[in-house]
Amino acid sequence: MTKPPTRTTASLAAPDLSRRKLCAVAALAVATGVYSPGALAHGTRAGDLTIDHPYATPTPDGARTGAVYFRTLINRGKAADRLVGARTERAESAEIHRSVMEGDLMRMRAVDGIDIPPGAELKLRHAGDIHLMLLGLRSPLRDGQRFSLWLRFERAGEHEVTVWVQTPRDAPAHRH
Ligand SMILES: [Cu+2]
Repeated sequence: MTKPPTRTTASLAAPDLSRRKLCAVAALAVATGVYSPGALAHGTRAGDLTIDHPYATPTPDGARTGAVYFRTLINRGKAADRLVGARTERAESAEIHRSVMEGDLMRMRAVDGIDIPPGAELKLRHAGDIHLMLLGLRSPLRDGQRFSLWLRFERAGEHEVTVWVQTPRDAPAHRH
């Protein structure tokens, strides 16, 4: 298991603390059976937002794109926020994509953001219609890897999360 790079800036000290707290909550959820055994979870707090279990599906050798999903994006605040961008060292760029039906064809469209209304619990999983697309992948995403991703929110600002590369039990990976 690769440890994500340690950041030492003062501004990140606090979120780190809450991350540890969140992991404890997740561990408790596992213990109480909210999550199925073995389905370990992780997450990050960013102000009023909780970024719950960012994950990516493994990619074949030579693939130029990858997709990142989230179990949930939760807004416990009273103000709306919006995910407006992402970046990672694993890829040249990242876009927010939405799948839309065009006649009989499913196509991806880049969108400029995802609204997260107050009280929202958005499920952005691999079976859904929204994902973060990694473009210009620098190396294949391998099962079991962890990598850093920076998410940019209109209100909460920029936050680092750790993406887990894993094969979903229930569905095939995203295809472009
Ligand atoms: Cu896509």
